[in-house]
Amino acid sequence: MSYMTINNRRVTFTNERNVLSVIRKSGIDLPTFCYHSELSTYGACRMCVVEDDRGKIFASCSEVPRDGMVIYTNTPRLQHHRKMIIELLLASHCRDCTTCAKNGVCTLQKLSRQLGITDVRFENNKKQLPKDLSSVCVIRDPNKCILCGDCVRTCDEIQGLGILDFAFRGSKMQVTPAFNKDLAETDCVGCGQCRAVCPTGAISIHQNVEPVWAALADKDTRVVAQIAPAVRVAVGDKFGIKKGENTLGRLVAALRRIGFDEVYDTNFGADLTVMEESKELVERLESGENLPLFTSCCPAWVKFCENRYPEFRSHISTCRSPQEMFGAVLKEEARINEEKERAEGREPKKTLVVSIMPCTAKKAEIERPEHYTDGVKNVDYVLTTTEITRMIQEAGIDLSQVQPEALDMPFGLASGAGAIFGVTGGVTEAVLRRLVNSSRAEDLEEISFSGIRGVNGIKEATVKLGDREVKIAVVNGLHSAGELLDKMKAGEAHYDFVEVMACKRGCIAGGGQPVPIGPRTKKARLEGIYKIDSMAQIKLSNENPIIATLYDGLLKGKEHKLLHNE
Ligand code: HC1
Ligand code: SF4
Repeated sequence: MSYMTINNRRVTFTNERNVLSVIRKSGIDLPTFCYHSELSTYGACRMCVVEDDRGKIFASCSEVPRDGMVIYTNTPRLQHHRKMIIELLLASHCRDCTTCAKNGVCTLQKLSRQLGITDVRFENNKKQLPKDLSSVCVIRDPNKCILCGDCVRTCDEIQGLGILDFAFRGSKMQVTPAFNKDLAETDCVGCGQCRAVCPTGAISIHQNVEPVWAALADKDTRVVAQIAPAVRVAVGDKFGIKKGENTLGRLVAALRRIGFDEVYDTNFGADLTVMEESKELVERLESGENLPLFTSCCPAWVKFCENRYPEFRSHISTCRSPQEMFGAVLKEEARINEEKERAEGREPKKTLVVSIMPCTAKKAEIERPEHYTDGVKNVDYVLTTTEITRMIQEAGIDLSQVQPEALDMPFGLASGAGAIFGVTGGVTEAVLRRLVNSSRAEDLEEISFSGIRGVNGIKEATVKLGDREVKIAVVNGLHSAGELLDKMKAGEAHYDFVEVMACKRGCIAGGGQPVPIGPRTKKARLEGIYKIDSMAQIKLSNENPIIATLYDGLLKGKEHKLLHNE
């Protein structure tokens, strides 16, 4: 074990990646804009500078810790240096903080306050650039960009897409897609991971709050909500609720108070997906066609595959995603009820389905032509966890003070298998549970320990189903997906089933979740999801009694039409 002296205190370290990590471990929250532990070190913002005992100033994120180092983190020179950086950033920043999407969670705003900046001595002469509103998932406002490069490295290193990059030089430097194209003209998959790391309002969520408020106020519209698995362990973040705690009951109560007529669980939709996807896997294993079967519930992954690896398109499951399956079922139920009401001489209300999702790419999924049934959209609006947080706050509701309420029936019952869709490996685990078809603790444990849990980019497992060994890969992060598909193309890897989630660790870290999403937050959300499963009385999707009722009733003869894409 080695040690260094930080502000006259001895601090030990072992294998920390850089001096910044040692400083943070010692309890000092040194500010940064451009440092993220999962990304390469860029060292551009210079906020993490420290001074050594010889007066040398250096960026602590880019320095390897050495035994016996003596450093200071808050000398007058460093204070002056940091304040000057913030002042210069503010000088060229669009300062409409009160109306900015990041108001209250902006790192620039937070550090200005923390460092006591009360005045900006320099004038902003920069020409205001137009916002990019072309994507239905995220909005880019170049006037708020501080050139930290977090989005550039995330899109390149985690997602393997490289949609954003630096362009132009000097004071004209910008982060933009190639040739200054609009995001909608690029291969952007709408995952929102660039938004999740952006420290300012330069990349924000494309909001759909206003039309939902309008629908809630309309007496002739019945507004039905469905809540995705990963929302319940994140929506408490901005209400002082413990990270990772399951706030589903409180969220249901809050949604009713703001006017939603019925509130259901997307975990139920996930149970439906398990039923259909496991059936599809068995069929493909029997026919040997289009193997491996790729999961289809992550729309960013589907788009990535279509854009970059079109030769694998036929491998993607024909199953609609849980939100789309559930949306189609809700609209079909509404259609049947509306017919009845008309036959009885009453004018029925219009039904609107709103999904509460952790994901920005889900906003694009609902617009795709295959997610209409008989010309009707399965899901009308997607609100991210961040948007529903805003609506709850706007209505003056403190989620931490609300008494939890139960979901509505008949679609308010879901299995633990549906819950774990929210984390990487969850879809695979749920499908395997269905196929092994046993809820004995030993069998469930065997599946969970097969290698499909954990946070690695690519996880592999071989599972025995009957007398066949099924080879599985679980991928999280599109960069890893690209690596896997390249190997498959080269004939170096062979699988029967491949799960891909675009976001590292799965939907719990989706691009629409409340920020910041640091390592501890991710861990708490992940544990929160597994806790929901361990507390669930029903572990297997096929043991959900409502699922059986649905197949015998509303779904009879319409399984393909409502639950699959052509
Ligand atoms: Fe997901 Fe899914 S798990 S994709 O991550 O399959 O968004 O939470 O809702 O549809 O169920 C997201 C989460 C979500 C779908 C489900
Ligand atoms: Fe890249 Fe995803 Fe951001 Fe698009 S939304 S620019 S794909 S990180």
